[in-house]
Amino acid sequence: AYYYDEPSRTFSEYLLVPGYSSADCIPSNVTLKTPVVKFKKGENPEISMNVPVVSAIMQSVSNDTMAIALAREGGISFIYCSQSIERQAEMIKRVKNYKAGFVSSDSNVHPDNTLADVLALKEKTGHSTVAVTDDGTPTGKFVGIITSRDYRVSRMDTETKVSEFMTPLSKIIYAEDGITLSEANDIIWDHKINVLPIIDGNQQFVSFVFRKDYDAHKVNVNELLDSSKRYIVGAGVNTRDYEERIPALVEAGVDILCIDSSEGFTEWQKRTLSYVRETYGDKVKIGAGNVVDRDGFRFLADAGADFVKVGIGGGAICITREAKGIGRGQATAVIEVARARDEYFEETGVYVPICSDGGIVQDYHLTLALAMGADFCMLGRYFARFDESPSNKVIVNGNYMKEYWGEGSARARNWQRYDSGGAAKLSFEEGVDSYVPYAGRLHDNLKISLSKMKSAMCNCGALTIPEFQQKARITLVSSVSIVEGGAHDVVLKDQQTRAVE
Ligand code: MZP
Repeated sequence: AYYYDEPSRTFSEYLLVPGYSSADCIPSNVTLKTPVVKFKKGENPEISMNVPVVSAIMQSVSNDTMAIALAREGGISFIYCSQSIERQAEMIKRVKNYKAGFVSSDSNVHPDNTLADVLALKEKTGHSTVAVTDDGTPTGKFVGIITSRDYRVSRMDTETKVSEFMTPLSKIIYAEDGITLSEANDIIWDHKINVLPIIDGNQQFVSFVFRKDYDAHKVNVNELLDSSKRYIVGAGVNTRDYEERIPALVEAGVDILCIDSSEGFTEWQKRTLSYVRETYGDKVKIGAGNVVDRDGFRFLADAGADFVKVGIGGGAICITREAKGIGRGQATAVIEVARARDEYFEETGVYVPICSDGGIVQDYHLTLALAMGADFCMLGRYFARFDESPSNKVIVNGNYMKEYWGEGSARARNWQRYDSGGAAKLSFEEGVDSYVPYAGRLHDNLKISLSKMKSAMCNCGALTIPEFQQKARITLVSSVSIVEGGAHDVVLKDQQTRAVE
């Protein structure tokens, strides 16, 4: 056997040592833009992200709702593949067809419908806005509007009638009149209303202008209707049914694929990548993994992967290390694979981004992963805690929790992820079924995590991720100094209060 000289380590064993920060090194000047797919020296990647996080290819994490919420923040979700090809393709289509602020003829409700009906309609259509017509059909008279920005609904009983919470319409405009946004805003202010619906030539409710768009001017409302932004969405695929699944996902409009597997240094991955290259050339983008060392990275880069995912056994719900004794500390894996990526770039002039997958527990782990060379991180537990994840919100011991289960658990039954060519079944579990504390909305939480990241980057004198990777100075910490890093030798007030109670 080969023995490594050093133990493999994980993020909690490291800290960043601050460097010089100039006066313009402030969080608002930091950009977190990062490449997602490979590119040649001097060229730009065809897909990049504005925030360096993607959500995990898991039933309890990435469905279409999560994908829309994360894309809105500048990241990408990889919709899970442990479901039928048709269902996965449907989810992709819903994300691609989703137009923020747009509605279509199938988003109409009757004033007597309930909030539950509205939520079901939004889920079905993926539209952010629902029009209320007097008879619940697109051809009825428009009487109201319900938008995603209407946060009141989260506090309402699902039996509440639409008529009680819709925003009544007092004025509408017609798309073909070709008025500008500033004219629309004049109407909004003249009529003291917050939202102005736009109706198309078929009398259908197609969009709306908000009071807050007041600054926009000289934009023709028709132009506003062509300028709809499509969100970027990813999808997981496996090494078994890829010849059927990939064409269906491509047809549905997927932007990027990723092979979902617990172990990526295999002939199965090479065959899957070859299929994509032979069928689609470089048009279809696909990541591969997971690997934890230089050899695994080079194998997948040579086989044509657009990015390589790193990590075995570090996921919060993962018991692969306990079940099979396979894995490597996540920090060590990222450090070695990042070096391999840089070496590959030097040799070939091709930069293949790497994604650190799993094991992010504290927000600063994200920052460390980037400092160690990851281009972006994939997270499961983190996103499972939010409203937008597909799992149930439950009360456990008086606290709100969300369910979070591994793809290798008996619940997910994703045998393809652990497939090494044997029978089509999960022979033993490599993941658990668990709860994670409910944390609210994705937007609010991600904002805080990213502002911590930007602040740490400024402490190290860096305004971009590549600059950070170059400037970061990282130190190992002793177990005693880890204790020093938390609150210590004080009595925390909330614990004291609980003791008195
Ligand atoms: P985490 O962010 O929850 O720590 O880890 C998420 C990652 O764990 C996923 O992206 C995937 O690579 C991995 N995973 C998913 N299911 C299992 C399992 O059941 C697993 N063992 O290890």
